[in-house]
Amino acid sequence: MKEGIATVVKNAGSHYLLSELPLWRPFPAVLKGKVRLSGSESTNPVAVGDRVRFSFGEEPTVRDPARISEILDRKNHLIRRSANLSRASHVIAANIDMAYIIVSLYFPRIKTPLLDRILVTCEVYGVPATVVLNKVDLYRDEGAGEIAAIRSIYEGAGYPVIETSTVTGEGIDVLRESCRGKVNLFSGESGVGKSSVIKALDPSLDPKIGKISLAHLQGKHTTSLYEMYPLGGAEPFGYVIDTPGIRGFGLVHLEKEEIALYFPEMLKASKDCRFTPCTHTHEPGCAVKQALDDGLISPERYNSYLGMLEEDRKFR
Ligand SMILES: Nc1nc2c(ncn2[C@@H]2O[C@H](COP(=O)(O)OP(=O)(O)OP(=O)(O)O)[C@@H](O)[C@H]2O)c(=O)[nH]1
Ligand SMILES: [Mg+2]
Ligand SMILES: [Zn+2]
Repeated sequence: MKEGIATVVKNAGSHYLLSELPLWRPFPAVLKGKVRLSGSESTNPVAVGDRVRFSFGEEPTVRDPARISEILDRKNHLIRRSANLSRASHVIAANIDMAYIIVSLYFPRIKTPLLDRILVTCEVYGVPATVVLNKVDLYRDEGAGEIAAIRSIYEGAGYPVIETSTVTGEGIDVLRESCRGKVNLFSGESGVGKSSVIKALDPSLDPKIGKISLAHLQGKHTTSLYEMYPLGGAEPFGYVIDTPGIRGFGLVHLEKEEIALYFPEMLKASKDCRFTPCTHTHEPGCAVKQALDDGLISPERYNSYLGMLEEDRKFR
């Protein structure tokens, strides 16, 4: 009987693939009885990126898989709420070193409120985030001003911004360096180029990446499939997790007073607000509104904040 600790690299509902990272040698595994992560209400206790304790008799095979007996503590995780309005949530990935939120100026057009909502989610769950502005080949000239504006908004809020094109290859080296030594999760609206970017990072990767998202978009699959891929073969220099779109990439239990805590630039400014709590809307002596007036907080980000406050009110 061999025992060890490995990382979940694929979650196919009832069975899993594990690999003893940093090596890439996936082997099949199943849960041994009821494995619960303490304090979790998730419908899916084991997620891609989880570090688990496993045991097996002979060499693990599909017929005779290894058994997962324990999920080790997570440093972070991201969840997705179920499509129906139930409270159930689904952990989509755990132990993420960097989340790349991919956007493009056109096809599809960037939606900053959506981007900000995803960034808030990352902050809530303690996942570092980088904004990737893809398809820059399409708008190098006429979009130059807007590219600069987006860069300034998000760098100003404390997020790295990387411009990429999978057509010209620009920015791909920068992104590859950023991915080095990390478990990297790719998220963003359908069509922004998540799968294309992953392929650009390592052209040898399995082209079925795109199919996962398509299946999800058609809404046929209730059990989504999440998978980690190695960058650079059997001895990878990093890992990527492709996600099927961002639908239901949800926030849970965020109180009105909490929202600003997850806008890093607002959190920083709010230390000097006269009142606590402060909603940063009408209160006198609000340091956030002052920072907005001084151009230290961008109007776009502030508007996203107001939108989230408003939405919170609707659900009360
Ligand atoms: N011009 C241009 N087109 C791109 C670029 N990256 C991706 N595309 C195109 O954008 C389309 C969508 O790319 P995908 O990689 O499938 O996008 P995705 O984000 O994985 O989309 P889903 O899987 O549906 O969530 C494809 O037609 C790509 O060829 C780019 O840098 N420049
Ligand atoms: Mg895709
Ligand atoms: Zn305030």
